[in-house]
Amino acid sequence: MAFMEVNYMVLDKVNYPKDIKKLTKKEKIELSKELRDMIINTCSNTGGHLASNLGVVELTIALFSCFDLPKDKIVWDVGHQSYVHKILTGRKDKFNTLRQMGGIAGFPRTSESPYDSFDTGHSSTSISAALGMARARDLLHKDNKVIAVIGDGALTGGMAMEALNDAGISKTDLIVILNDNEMSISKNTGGMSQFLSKLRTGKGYIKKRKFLKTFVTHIPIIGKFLYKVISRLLRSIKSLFIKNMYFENIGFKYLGPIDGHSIEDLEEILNRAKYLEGPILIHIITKKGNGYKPAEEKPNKFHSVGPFNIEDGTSKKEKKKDYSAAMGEALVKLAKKDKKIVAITAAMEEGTGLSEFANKYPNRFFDVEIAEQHGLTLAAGMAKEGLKPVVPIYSSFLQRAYDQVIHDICMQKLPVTICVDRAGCVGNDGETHNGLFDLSYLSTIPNMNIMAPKNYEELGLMLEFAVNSGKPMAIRYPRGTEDSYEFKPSKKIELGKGEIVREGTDLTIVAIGKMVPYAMHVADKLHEDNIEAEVINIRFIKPLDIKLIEKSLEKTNRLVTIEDNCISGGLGETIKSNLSKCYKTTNFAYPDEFIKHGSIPEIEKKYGLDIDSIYKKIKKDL
Ligand SMILES: Cc1ncc(C[n+]2csc(CCOP(=O)(O)OP(=O)(O)O)c2C)c(N)n1
Repeated sequence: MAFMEVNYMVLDKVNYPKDIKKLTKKEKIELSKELRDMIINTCSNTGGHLASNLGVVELTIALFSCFDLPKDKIVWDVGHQSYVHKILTGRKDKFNTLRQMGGIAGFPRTSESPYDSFDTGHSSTSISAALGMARARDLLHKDNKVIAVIGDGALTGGMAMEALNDAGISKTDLIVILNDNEMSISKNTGGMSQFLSKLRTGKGYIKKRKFLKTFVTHIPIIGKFLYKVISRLLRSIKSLFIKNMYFENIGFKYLGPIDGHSIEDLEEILNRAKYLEGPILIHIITKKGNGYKPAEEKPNKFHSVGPFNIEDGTSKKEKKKDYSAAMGEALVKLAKKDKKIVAITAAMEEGTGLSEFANKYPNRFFDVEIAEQHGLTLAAGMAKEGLKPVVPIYSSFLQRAYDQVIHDICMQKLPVTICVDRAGCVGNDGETHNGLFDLSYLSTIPNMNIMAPKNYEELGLMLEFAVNSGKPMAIRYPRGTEDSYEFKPSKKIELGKGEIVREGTDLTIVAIGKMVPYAMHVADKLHEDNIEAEVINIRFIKPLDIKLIEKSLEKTNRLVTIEDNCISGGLGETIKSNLSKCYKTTNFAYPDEFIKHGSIPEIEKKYGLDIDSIYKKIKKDL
């Protein structure tokens, strides 16, 4: 990889946090430049969460200078900003394997390094985990520090609020660093973000401090002392102006706002916080994408980016229409005709394909920030009063709102359409982001209806069916683009009805969603061996069209199921438990384990879920 050939003046001699402590101020500044260079180089090849990492370079250096890792614990919220942490904790030489199969993960992993104190990937968990560690430390009479680093986006998540509420009265020593860049993936919204912007009055304050620093510190002899006195005074005056200071009122000592790109200022405040007792919140102001122009200009594009050209930030791969975009397009069409359709997102407007909807129908679009639970109960309330809410949400993040689906939507049979995006294997983001459980966990819920389309056309039909069904509906679809298999136009969607997409006599393949075209390719290959497979696009896992499957099995006597869900409670097991007779069966599904990062084709091959492996296994079994 490109960066391996680069010689770095400072970074070459830094491998672990202890090496940072030996650096001079100037060297630390040079280190921050070199780290940016390495991260930009690597992400340009591997893709990754570039902008967020560029925002925490100085913070990570300052933290490692002031604390003793791994004795002291840092919990990175979401963990997408942990690249600097990884490079500086013994993983510099493996950094070019970031997010690649067998390489280092894009998120903190305790299995990867003792410096990673807690696994993250889903938002807003850091304060809870850190408070747990702090309480454990107290009860076990240890003396380490615990620090949670949370972004202003992640702070909008309910869990973060619950944890602040608990930590505030805990009297436990805990440092929460609020990394405020005014951005979630898109611009941060909501009341908390408005409150933070008041604190950022802030900006003027930081500028004043900067001016003061350059001006006063240059006064001979007394300059540095004077600066300290005045800046302390400024800080206390500021807190007089900020009325009803939320963090202080709930029991935190608030320090800030601090320029999050000044290593010196950060070290000063961290060294102060280290000796204060009780819960402390340090508010730092950073710039997402700092130090790389294209990312500074388009921080949302560079939040999570694929391989790109460093010179201008343009993508190396052409962006094709994917399932999220197909859903967004279909929804806009439906919303034009039906004013009752509203869309809700939990901070994933672009990721879930809702940008056009948001632009066209701003009054019917609600970004609730990283609040999946609230988003779904909000949808339930809207549905109760006659609207038709559509909630696109990533499968893995939907896990968090399981009770809301049960308690607020399905118990009352409310017509909410949940578009379960990124269902199945997601590839490089790894185990926290795979959507391998939704078929299982959703199909246990009474009144829930669950379908999955084989291509974009069917997704459009399913969406139309769902919003007009008057029932709780989930439509799950994968990350990426539709398969190239050319199907005949889809038949009308009927509740709980599958369709035969290929007739055959030797075996019955029942597939769902993305795996239907896979089944067709497999059937084509089997045909060349004179084996005729009947392929059923089951469409719904709930209600399940067991009659259609049984009718086909009467003819073929042999069953194969293919799904991109885990085996437990998925399509294969559901069919098996509904069949009135036993048949020789092969189930293709993900095993009962957390599937690590890698590209989707690599992972499918590893688990025998690519077309070739499925074909070979069926042939062998026959
Ligand atoms: C429960 C959950 N919902 C959504 C996401 C997707 N997500 C990843 S990072 C992010 C925004 C985080 O913003 P912030 O905490 O401010 O960090 P920044 O990237 O701005 O530094 C979102 C919405 C997630 N990881 N977890």
